[in-house]
Amino acid sequence: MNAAAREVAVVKAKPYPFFFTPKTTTLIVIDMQRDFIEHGGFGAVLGNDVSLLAKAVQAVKDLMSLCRRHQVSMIHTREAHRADLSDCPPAKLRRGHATLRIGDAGAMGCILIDGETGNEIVPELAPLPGETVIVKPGKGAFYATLLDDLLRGRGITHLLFAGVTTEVCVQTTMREANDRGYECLLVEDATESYIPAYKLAILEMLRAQGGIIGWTAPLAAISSALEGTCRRCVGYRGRPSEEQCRRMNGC
Ligand code: TIU
Repeated sequence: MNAAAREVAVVKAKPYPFFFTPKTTTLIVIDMQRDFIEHGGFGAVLGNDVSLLAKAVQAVKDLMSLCRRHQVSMIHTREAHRADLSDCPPAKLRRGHATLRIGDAGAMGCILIDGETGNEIVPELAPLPGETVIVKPGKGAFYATLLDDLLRGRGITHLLFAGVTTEVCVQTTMREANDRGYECLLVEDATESYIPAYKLAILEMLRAQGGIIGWTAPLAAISSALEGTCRRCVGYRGRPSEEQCRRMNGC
């Protein structure tokens, strides 16, 4: 671990600056799977225009490169069920398309099933060897997984979020993380929704009331914070006062 990984980065975020050290931060990339992003998968079967999610791919790719360059660790997730559906609650199975359900044969294999082509992470965002992939049966990545144990075992206190869809798996996971005590920031242009108005509403909702669930910031702000980490900010802890924010933003 080099010195840069221990320095504090300050992000110009909303509702106020977000401080993190690469060493204790993980980027969680949620469900960037063919099932949601490409035609013929679960998202399309539900009646969505999947092309709306495509614009997040480049931003997520850039964010992943940035994090890898700056020693911010990374965990990818996939929403998936076992082929026998033993981990799929009947309520989840019943919802959605009238005839084409989770587990049925679709254009990219059985829908939302682990190991099928449609369930893979899109090739542009393929995890590198050694990066963790969490396979999750729920919308939230903490439900019925070892994610919390894994993060605590690694000493992680801060999470950056990216992925799809903003109002379903991303929002659910960020709320779960917040309740578990993690400091959470959603990267605004590295997440997308099938319903653009929902994305905007979620961004507002998460950071309302003084950051009730967490922070949001564009990728450019994360990039400036990491590429321009200032030694004067090193060692700073906690929520800054207005005066401190002004000073740090001017660093
Ligand atoms: N339907 C929808 O918007 N999303 C999901 O079902 N899963 C995720 O968000 N990953």
